[in-house]
Formats: sequence, C-alpha cells, structure tokens
Amino acid sequence: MLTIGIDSSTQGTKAVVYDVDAAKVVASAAVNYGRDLPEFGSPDGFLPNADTRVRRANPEMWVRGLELVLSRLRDSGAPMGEIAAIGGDAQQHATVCLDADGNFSRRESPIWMDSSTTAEVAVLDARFGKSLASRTGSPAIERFVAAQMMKFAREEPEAYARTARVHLLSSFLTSVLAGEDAPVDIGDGAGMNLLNLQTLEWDEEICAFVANGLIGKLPRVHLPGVTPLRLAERFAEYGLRPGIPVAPFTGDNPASLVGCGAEKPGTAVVSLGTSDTFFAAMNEFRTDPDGYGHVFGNPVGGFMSLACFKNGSLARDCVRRECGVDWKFFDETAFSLTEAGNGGRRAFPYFETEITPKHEATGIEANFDWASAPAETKIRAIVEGQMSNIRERTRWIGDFDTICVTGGASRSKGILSVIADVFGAKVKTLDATDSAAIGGARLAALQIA
Ligand code: XUL
Repeated sequence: MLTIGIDSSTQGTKAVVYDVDAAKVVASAAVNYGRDLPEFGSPDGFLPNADTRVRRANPEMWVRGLELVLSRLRDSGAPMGEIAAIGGDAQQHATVCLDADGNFSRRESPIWMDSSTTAEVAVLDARFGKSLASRTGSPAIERFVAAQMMKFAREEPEAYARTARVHLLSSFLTSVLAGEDAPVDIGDGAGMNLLNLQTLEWDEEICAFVANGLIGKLPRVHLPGVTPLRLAERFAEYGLRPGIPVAPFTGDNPASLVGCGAEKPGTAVVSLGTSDTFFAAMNEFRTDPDGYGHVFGNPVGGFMSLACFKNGSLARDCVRRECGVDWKFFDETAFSLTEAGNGGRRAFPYFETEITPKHEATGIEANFDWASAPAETKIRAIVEGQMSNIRERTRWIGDFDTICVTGGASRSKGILSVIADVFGAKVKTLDATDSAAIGGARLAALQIA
C-alpha cells in the first residue's frame, strides 16, 4: 500500500510517497519558501520583523506550499493514482483564523517562534498558576494558542470577532485537503494550553478566560482512530483519486514520534531541525517540575513528552557561516580536530531569543575568547553547548538506552557523537531525515482498515 505524508514545516513543505509494507520512501518532493515562493518575502519561513519576538507568516504561503509540493511530486512521475490515503503534519502552534466564508480573517499568522505574548502569559499564570500544566500539559507558554488568541482578541477585536474558526496549521491543511472543516488531533491540540488532557475536551473555563466566545471558534477534537475525511475533488488535478481517506494532520513532533517508530514508550527521539526537540512516548501523564517541557497527546493514543529548543539548525548555520566553513567541516572535520569536552570551552548560539531555558538576549555566549578561537573549537563548543542543554532540560523525562536522532542535522557524524557522549546512550538514525513526513504517511495507513 502507498500513502503520502506531507510535512508543512517552518522553512518549507515536503511530501513523501511511502510504501507501507516495505517501510520505504519511494518518491519525495520539497518546496522551500525562501527560494520557491519568494513573493511571500519570508526567506526563513516567516516575515522579517524589527521586533525579533514577533514571528508571523502569511497563511496563503502554506496553501501554496502544499499545492506546489503536490505538483512537484506528480511531475516527478510519482504514482499518484495508486495512493491509498494521505496524512501529514505541520509546525506546531501556528494558527490560521478564518471568517464565516472561509477567508483568512487574520492576514498574518503567528508561528511557533513567536514570543511576543509575555504579558498574556503573565495574565494566564496569575489566573491559573500550576493548574494550567496539570490540566493542559504545559504551563502558560508564549507560542501556544491561548496566549496568542488573548493578544489577538485584545489588539484586533474586530478581526477576532469576524473569526469563525481558529485552526491550528495542521487542522487547517487537513481542511484544505478534505474541502471541509477538519478536527484538531490530540497531538497538536495539546500545544494550545486549551485542551484538557484529562478529559480530551476543550477546557471551558480556560477558553472562556482567554477570549470571548473562543470555544465556539475551535474545531472539534479528533481522538486516535478512523475519520470520515475524504480527499476533495479538486486534488484530482495532481493525479490523486478524490475520495481517498485523509488522516487528520498532527504536529511535526508527534508525527516524528510515529515516523521514528517510537510511538510506544522506550526510545527517546532527538529531532534536529529549525528547532531542536527531545520527545518520547509515555503511558502516564507527568509534567516537567521546572515548567519548560510539555505533555502532548500521542496521535496513536496515550501521551508524549516534549522539550523544544528554539536555537537549532538556523543557529548552527549562522555559526558555520561566521566560521567560513562548509557543512563537511562543520559535520565531521571539526570533531576530528577536537576532543570531547573541548577542554571546558562551551558556547551557546542565541540566534533567536531562547525558550528552554528562557534567554532574552541574542548573540553568541561563550566562556572563552570566541573571536580568536579556531573554527573547530567554536563548532564543538556550540554543539556541546546545545546538546548538554537538551540533556539537562529533559532529565524529568527519564534516562534512555537508545536515542533516535532525526531531522536534517542527523546526517552529522560529529553531532551524533556528541549526543552519544552527552546522553551516555546508543544513537540510531533513520535512513531518511524526513521522520515527520513518514509519520504522516504511517498515520494515513491507519485510516485503511
Ligand atoms: C514544539 C515547537 C517546535 C515546532 C517546530 O513545541 O514549537 O518544535 O513544532 O516546527
């Protein structure tokens, strides 16, 4: 059986055709927003803003990304007519607001990198305190939908009033494919501070506090299982058969959990992408005592833990460019020229303000003379700095013998060796770096009984 998994990520959209029985990707296509859709003025997937806490994108770009990736897949000769079901995922926390006619009621959608809602987080904290985490799986978080909607309703009351539906990007893209209003899955839905994870329903009290009428604007919640969603007629244009099942899209991290085959507890996943994330399936509901980590739904049932680090691949790329070296040097040579531990030299690249732990200033912070150090010392220092930070902030999730590393940077032998050292664990990688898209394709297969 062949299925398609679509990954709508921060910097672009990817699609894979997945042979479910052989567990293999047989075709793929990609779109990069900066290069392929320059008309949206978002070289890194978001609109440049003088205030670095504000990170927004034009939601139309995500629809164009979806359409373009499907045409590229069709034009590459992929067997579109044989696809049995479609699934996928999206960057988490991005919202898409629609009016009653299905038009965008907010021209710019905040994405997961937005941290401009500190004031709203304080209001949520003051009202709900620790109970927000015990109800929704996370304390009040800047990028989550509750804080973002509170801000939207306050700053743009007319646009908020015109909004009939507040979708996550994942449920919005599912709606586009199905041509009807689609539900939010519990993996991505848990990243909103609005879903009560004890009842798996929207928390009425929290929703009412966040913004007037919010609960009526939220999509229904999809519990793991089969949905009646079917591919809309207009996708025949891409060679697909209208009417095939569409699995509700989930968040990129929950999708990666499934794509890595880690949906049952035991293996932790480190995903190295625009953000670096650490996550693992868990049977019981347990929250981070330090308040940085999250509990999300596991799209196949149960829960998953997650910690998200904003300074991932973009930060590594900035350092690489500053050092004037190519990826081969960054990924391998730098690590053969230096020793584990780097003689105590540590650095952290704050390309963006950091969220885990919170850090407002940007720039490199090093405990040695950064400017005069050789490239290999700098590179090991920031990779060890990033991976040690991930280790420290995820101790609450537990210890793991095996860590599955995925995402673009999992190609780097140097980064893999640092992860093995820092976590004292065996490291495995997937053949493909597209674990999120594969997860979407595997979730699609579950729609076929
Ligand atoms: C997770 C998070 C990021 C995005 C990246 O909470 O914000 O990992 O999902 O796309």
